[in-house]
Amino acid sequence: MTNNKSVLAWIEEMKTLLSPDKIVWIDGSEEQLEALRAEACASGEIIKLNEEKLPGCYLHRTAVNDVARVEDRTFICSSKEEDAGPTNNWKAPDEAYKMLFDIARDSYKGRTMYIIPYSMGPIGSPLAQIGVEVTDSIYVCLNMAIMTRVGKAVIDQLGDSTDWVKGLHSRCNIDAEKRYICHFPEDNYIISVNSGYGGNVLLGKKCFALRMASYLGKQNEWMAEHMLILGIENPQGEIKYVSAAFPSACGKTNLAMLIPPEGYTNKGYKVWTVGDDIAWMRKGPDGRLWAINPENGFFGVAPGTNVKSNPNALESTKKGTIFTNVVHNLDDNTVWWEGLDKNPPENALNWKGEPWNGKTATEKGAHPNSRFTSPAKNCPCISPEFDSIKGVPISAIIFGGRRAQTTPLVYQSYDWNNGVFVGSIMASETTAAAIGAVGVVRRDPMAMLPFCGYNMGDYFAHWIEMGKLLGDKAPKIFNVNWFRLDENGDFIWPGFGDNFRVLEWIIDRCEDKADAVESPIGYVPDADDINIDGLDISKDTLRSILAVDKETWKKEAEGIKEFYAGFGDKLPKELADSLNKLNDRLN
Ligand code: GTP
Ligand code: SPV
Ligand code: MN
Repeated sequence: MTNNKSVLAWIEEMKTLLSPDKIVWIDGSEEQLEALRAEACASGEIIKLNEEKLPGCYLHRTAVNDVARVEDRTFICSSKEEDAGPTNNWKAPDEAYKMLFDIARDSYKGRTMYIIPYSMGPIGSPLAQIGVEVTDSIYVCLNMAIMTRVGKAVIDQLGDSTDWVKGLHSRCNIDAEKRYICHFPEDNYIISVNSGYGGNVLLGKKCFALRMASYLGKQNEWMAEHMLILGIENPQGEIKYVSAAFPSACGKTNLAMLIPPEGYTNKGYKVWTVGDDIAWMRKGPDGRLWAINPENGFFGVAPGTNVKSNPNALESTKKGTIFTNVVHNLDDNTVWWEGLDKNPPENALNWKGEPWNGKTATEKGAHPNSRFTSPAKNCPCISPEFDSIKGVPISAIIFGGRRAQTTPLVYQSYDWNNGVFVGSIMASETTAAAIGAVGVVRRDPMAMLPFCGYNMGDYFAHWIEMGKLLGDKAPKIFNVNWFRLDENGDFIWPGFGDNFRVLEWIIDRCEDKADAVESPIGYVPDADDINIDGLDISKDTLRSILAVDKETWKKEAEGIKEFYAGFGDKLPKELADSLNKLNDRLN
């Protein structure tokens, strides 16, 4: 497959360590993938679904103790603890390597070692990066073949370069007590043991494209962010691109694929999806910030996806898709999840594979973090720029979280540095995307808390530096919150496609075409500045979710101060200044 000495030497090491029975290089060919699917069907690892209704689609169930990312078992193994910073778990590299190699030793006995060369980003893009993952899981191979560009073309692109990221994955015994997801940013090395769940084992995704890449970006003036990328086309055919960072299960896939309300589509507005989870961004030759989506597919949250909330995502799952931990409808060999429709199957298996009747069940059938893995090409609104090697220019960066109170529907930062402040103070209710309590508000700066590969104080400083580098060509920075609740616990803002109304204000602000009022936290639209034509929401209600309550924000500012204290002298002065100014405006 390759003559690359650095790759071959590492594969030899892996062979000696893991003792596989057999070795298979993933070449990216359809014949090989089809043979792997057949093998995994025969062993029960995946189940072939109804070929008429869901061509090329499969169902997989993970172990019941292995259904989400494990943040408390995720480590940044930098040589100095300080370089992991106060928000990451840290292990000393020597100790971590020893522990992980001891766990993984001989774990491929009786199994096959699959070697997956993959590219994050279009092959040959100056923004793309290459990795090689070894795994003992066909499920991982099949998912990586959807989520990334894999195979011969990638290894040919690498040539004899040593610039690639090593990824060792071993399922071992799926022992939760010995599950570790470890990153060695200084060695370009990722090791994941005892898991078979997406974010823990598709090493190109969170491990490489965010944790490793954020570290690489810091050194080379680029940014790796937990952001969707979308293009907004106006009736004149002009397209403006924005990127948006929301924490896991807080609406990136939904926003990335939204269909504008009828009044807008009739006029000719349209949204194009470039990415739904990760953005790599670099200053382009014209001085603007350009972004690519390093992924090649969507690993999306299934529950809540339906023909009304996200028809484009649903359509993307209709062929060539792997479903993980959803309901298996035995009547027609299809899948179902909560929020798909009001017609749950009666003759079905739940995500654990137990008999389940949707009409009488008291427990959910699909796991709240059940997922679909779909090729990006399936998406009806995939951007024509999806494969562009230079990416797309970003006009606005949007931060957002899940906040029942406090944060208004939308506001704009005063300037770049204040925008970095806005991103750094993000807080959101936790979701099922990671193991742990759900619904607890926690600080999640730039939606990167679980994904920053180095000291978050240095990461803030990198954002400040990027602002200096971009100067007056820097994107404008905004914050949104679709999740304000009323006294009955219902969402006040309709969300989904109607979020386009907020995007319109954002784009208009970038072009100096929309008004705003100054508030202590930034520029907020007046209720007249957001178009609510055709919506079942009153001006007063809109006003209530645009309001910035000083007393609430004074408490918020105290929380920020406490959070910032954790960064010690790593906290950039610009952010401390922003907090002081916020306090001045509040008092
Ligand atoms: P990850 O893949 O984990 O990074 O998640 P994500 O950020 O892509 O989140 P996704 O778009 O999959 O949405 C997660 C959940 O939020 C789903 O249950 C959606 O139905 C819900 N959601 C998304 N957008 C909105 C919105 O505008 N309003 C409300 N109320 N819910 C939303
Ligand atoms: C997330 O949790 O943000 C995801 C899913 O996108 S995972 O790949 O598991 O990280
Ligand atoms: Mn995500």
